[in-house]
Amino acid sequence: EGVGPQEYTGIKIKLLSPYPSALNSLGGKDVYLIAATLRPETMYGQTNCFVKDDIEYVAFEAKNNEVYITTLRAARNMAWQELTPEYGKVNIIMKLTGKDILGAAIKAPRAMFDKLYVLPMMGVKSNKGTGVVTSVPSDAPDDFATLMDLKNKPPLREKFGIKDHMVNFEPVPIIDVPGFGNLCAVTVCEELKVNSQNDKDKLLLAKEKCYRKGFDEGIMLVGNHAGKNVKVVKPIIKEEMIAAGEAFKYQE
Ligand code: A2H
Repeated sequence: EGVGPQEYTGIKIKLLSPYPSALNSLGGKDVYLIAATLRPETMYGQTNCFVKDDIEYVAFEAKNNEVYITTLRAARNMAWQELTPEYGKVNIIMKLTGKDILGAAIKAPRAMFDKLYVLPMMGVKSNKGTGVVTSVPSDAPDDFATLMDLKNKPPLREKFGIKDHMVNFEPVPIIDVPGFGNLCAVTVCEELKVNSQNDKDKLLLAKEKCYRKGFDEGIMLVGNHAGKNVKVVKPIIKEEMIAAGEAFKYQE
């Protein structure tokens, strides 16, 4: 972890109705799960969103009558970043846990699929970002390993009430990484024989191999900046998403 503040892109992932029963009281409101990412240019490759079942989240008032779901910690940070109606203040509408939204249907900006689902990931940290992680299995080894766990292990799906169709998504080729092809995380996880999201050491190595090279040498294959360097288009895509109301800057 670095010393200075980290600037994430907060991705607005829309909760689709009907909302999960625990969120019934939010019916009629525009509700967004906010995922914190350092790689906004990868949003074309989203296949799902991750939360952790036992993390506590809050649904709170955001601007324009919207409702955001994040950890309370992140909500408080957002209040100091002019992301709530009243500066410095978090108006909590309800408290929930990750379990309450597992299996919920969502629409994620720039994703190739119209409807995705909220799935469980054990490695989501409550003290980083928003506690919501958007999943890009093509380019993030943790995301790929976790999605594969859910695909390959019916008891794991059952434990969390995840239906088969909710994991029926394949990694999307969005970035070409020289030497690693167009599904960097898949290539590296297979090379290193990563077997599950719990393969911590192998995943650490996989991430080292993937991230730097993907960012420094990757070429976009999709979107309005296809053909250009990831490094160059990342800040541009970030600003475009913000201008389109799909995202915002979030620091901590
Ligand atoms: B990144 P840093 Cl394609 N718990 O987004 C665990 N992981 C979290 C998290 C949390 N509470 N909040 C965010 N993250 C993940 C995309 C991505 C990311 C790609 C490639 C690399 C990458 C798709 N997942 O991150 O510790 C999110 O995953 C490389 C580090 O603050 C977020 O960006 O540096 C990243 O970790 C933030 O990690």
